[in-house]
Amino acid sequence: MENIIRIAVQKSGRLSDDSLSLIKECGIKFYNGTGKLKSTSTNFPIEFLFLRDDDIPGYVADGVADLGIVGENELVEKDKDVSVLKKLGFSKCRLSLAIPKGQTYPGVSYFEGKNIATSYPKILSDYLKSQNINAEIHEISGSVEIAPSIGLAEGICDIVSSGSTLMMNGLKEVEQIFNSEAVLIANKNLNKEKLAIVDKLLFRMNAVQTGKSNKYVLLNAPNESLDKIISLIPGMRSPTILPLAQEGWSSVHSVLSEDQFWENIEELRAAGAEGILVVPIEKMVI
Ligand code: PRT
Ligand code: ZN
Repeated sequence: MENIIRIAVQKSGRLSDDSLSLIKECGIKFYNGTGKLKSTSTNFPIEFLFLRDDDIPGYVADGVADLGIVGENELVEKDKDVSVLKKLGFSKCRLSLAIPKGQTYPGVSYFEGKNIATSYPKILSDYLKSQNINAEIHEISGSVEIAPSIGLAEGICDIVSSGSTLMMNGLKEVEQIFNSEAVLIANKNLNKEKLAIVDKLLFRMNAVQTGKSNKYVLLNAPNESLDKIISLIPGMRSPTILPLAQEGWSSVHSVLSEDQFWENIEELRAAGAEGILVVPIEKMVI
């Protein structure tokens, strides 16, 4: 087991598809047929454990797995000693306090002396402490949203994404207490061999992420406006300029972030750019 790392990913749920896609985009091949709890890559020294997300922080802290992909909400709630290597940008959500729609909300003092149902007692109690609020935390493991309507609690603290579950259950969001996204975590005592493999994996993940946030842009421009256009889309080192078959025109190729593209599009067109193509980048190594 020296020269292979083990990563724990969620078996099935809101983290699994994006976790596995990211690994595949890193060029790592493996088989994950339904019901499989373990799998080994055929072309990278990595083994997969497919687990419930609740167990991932603990397995990584104990060294059963070297790495894991988990939501920050679960990580902070489980309070395990692991390193966070990277934010992964998917499974974004927030942990919020919500109360019945009909109630008026004077501010967080509303919760003083009340019962709050949640699956996140640690994050909630830390928050309440920081706000100097004394409330009763009622821990339940699922279907938290129905707690107020069955008289179990006066408010809830649960994960919100679109907000439609709260709405369907007659609740309104009153405080956002924690923002979360998927993160790559690691055991704190990895040996040199394992760290070298983790570095390789991180290099690939960074290339995939940088590629996603950048676009390859191609456009045609009259030669007299090339200086202006180059200043608008400077690219990695500098843009590629190729002559078009038509005299006096060039094709300009560059790489830039999507935001930068939208910021500069009017000026590019005003400078005479036309036939503008924006193409996704699969991987990018700077
Ligand atoms: O079986 P296992 O224990 O592995 O999975 P799980 O059921 O505990 O978790 P799962 O798959 O539902 O979510 C895994 C992780 O995804 C969470 O820990 C969060 O980090 C993240 N995530 C992102 C979410 C949501 N979005 C989300 N919308 N987790 C849960 N929800 C639920 C929420 O509990 C509520 O019931 O969706 C409902 C709210 O959604 P909206 O869109 O109606 O607001
Ligand atoms: Zn879970």
